[in-house]
Amino acid sequence: MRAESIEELLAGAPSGERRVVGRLISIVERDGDGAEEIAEWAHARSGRAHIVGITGAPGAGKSTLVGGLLAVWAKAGRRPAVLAVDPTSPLTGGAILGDRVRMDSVATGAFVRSMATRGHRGGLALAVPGAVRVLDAAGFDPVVVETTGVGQVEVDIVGAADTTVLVVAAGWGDAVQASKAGLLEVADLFVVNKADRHGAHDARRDLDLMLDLGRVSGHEDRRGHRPEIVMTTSTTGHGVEGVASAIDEHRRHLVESGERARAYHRRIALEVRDRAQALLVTRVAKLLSSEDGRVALDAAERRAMTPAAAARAVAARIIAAPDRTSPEHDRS
Ligand SMILES: Nc1nc2c(ncn2[C@@H]2O[C@H](COP(=O)(O)OP(=O)(O)OP(=O)(O)O)[C@@H](O)[C@H]2O)c(=O)[nH]1
Ligand SMILES: [Mg+2]
Repeated sequence: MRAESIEELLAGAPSGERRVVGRLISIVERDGDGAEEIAEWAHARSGRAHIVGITGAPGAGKSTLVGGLLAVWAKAGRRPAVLAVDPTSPLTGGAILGDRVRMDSVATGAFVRSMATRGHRGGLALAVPGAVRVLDAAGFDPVVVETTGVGQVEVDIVGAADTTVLVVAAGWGDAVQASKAGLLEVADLFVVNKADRHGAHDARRDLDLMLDLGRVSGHEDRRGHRPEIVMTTSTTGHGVEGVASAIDEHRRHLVESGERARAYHRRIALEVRDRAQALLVTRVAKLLSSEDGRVALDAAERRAMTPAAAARAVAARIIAAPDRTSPEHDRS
């Protein structure tokens, strides 16, 4: 890490130089030396970028769509960045898809990076907001987060974006799956991709119906905004400009209605909660392997204490003790 100091990296970041920005994100991801300083720098400068979450079933065409969007934005003189979360699809291995977006990024000057779901201290839920903030602070806008809409963590991550785009592929019954995963509620914009295939109009009608049903039963989408549905054939680029305009349109709606501030509020609340929980989880694990923890465990084993009472004793130790076991203090 002695090649460049944190100060030098931070000084270079506003130019959006990919290598510098990539280094900063790596340090934040690893929570290594300097991570706190970078996080402070980024947080103070963030808030300008429009954060776009793109999700949908494996193979729906998210990466192809993102590649098309990069081209549209580059033409408009914008400087987009993409975080592709867990591109290692069990079906495809991910490498090919990652490469596709990377090729698009070279052509468009965008910053593209993939993040694996494993190996992050504190998990993906913490790694993604940290990386998004670095990109925002470095002047990238929009910042896209692509995830496969399969797990709750992924849904939470894209749901925390300013604009959440759900991609469904024509003819796969994707709309019904997405509905089950709770994705209809968090989406601000729907894309029916693979419109060149049979069933595209059925997919659109299914979505329309489900949105109507949601409205009838009182589940207006979370932002009081009827989501638009855009048809695309991402492989040819057909309809992709429509997606870009719908994203801009939603951004305007957010700003004008005051929802952008509320989305920010929600994001911060979610992140502080997740980080606080992660800190406590770490401290519980440490305490349980310490002498005090062993005493409590032993008492519960001997039936001198109920497990509940042992847990209360452990929690009380954590509350009473100075916080010397948090990641901030043992990073070394
Ligand atoms: N016919 C057709 N094929 C498409 C279209 N868009 C994408 N594809 C193809 O669908 C496959 C999957 O596309 P991706 O963009 O990698 O899908 P993804 O949603 O990013 O997939 P994961 O990241 O694995 O979840 C590729 O073979 C694409 O070429 C489209 O509009 N029409
Ligand atoms: Mg993909």
